[in-house]
Amino acid sequence: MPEYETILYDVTNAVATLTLNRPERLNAFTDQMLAEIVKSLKQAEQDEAVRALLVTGAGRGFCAGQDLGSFQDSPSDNQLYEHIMEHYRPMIKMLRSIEKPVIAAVNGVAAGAGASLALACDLRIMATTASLLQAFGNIGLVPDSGSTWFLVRQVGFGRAFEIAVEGERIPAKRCLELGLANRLAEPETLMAEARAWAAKLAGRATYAIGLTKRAMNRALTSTLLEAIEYEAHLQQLAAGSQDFVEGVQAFREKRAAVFKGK
Ligand code: LHQ
Repeated sequence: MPEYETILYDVTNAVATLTLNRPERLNAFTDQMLAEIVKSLKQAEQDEAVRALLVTGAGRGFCAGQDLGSFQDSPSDNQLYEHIMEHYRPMIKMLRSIEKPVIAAVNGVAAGAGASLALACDLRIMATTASLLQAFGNIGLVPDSGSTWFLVRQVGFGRAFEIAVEGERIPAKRCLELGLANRLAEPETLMAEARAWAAKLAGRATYAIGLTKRAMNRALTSTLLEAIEYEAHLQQLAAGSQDFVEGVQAFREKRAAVFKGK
């Protein structure tokens, strides 16, 4: 039996690619898919050969959020709460805590918790034809799986609120203007550009990138003086790495550094 049934997992050139693979449902999440995503993220985290991650979707969608077909219309008592805590929270937590750069290659619509997934990645490259959609409000729900948290921080309250309550597709070009996307690519070249970007990041000082992610995660909720102290602490750790030695040596020798990621 294959290791994964609802996603594809591949490691090439130090880049782990997770492809959500239920294209006929626009890669909507099932419990199995959520569990497999978490498992593959752990696999990528533990694999020293992996130094960057790419998350994308098979077919014309990135991810349409919760599979509404496999979900009860009238959930009992705590069912939704438990479902989110048990299935979505671990995925978002992993994406934010994995100390390697994670790029979302948003190939098509990212709706509901699928938008949360894209927003939880460190970087986003979107096909010009793709879009983000806070679909929750369209079915009488509130943004979940971190969408309120990511949106208010990435675009500010007013824009975040508008995006959430209007429930309209935000085209890739607008996502770029808002800073929700870092880059755009033509659909035909999206994956090649995303892979090249990931491979480039994978060749950088991975340990320092991981610490940078840790520091920036912390900076989201700290004061300036706390951030400076935390940076100083992490700098001490970074300076103990082989990559720091190599980086300084390469600078002195006027050559490109060859980082090993540790
Ligand atoms: C789908 C889905 C889908 C199943 C398209 N499920 N089949 C909620 C509840 C509980 C716990 C935890 O968290 C959450 C969080 C959430 O994620 S709530 C939000 C759930 N997602 C949505 O409400 C989005 C629903 N989908 C749409 O609005 C549209 O499909 C979008 C805008 C994503 C794409 O529209 P189109 O490009 O026009 O495609 P389509 O609607 O024709 O969809 C293609 C097929 O995919 C279609 O099936 P069919 O058999 O007719 O070809 C859809 O039924 C299916 N599909 N989303 N979430």
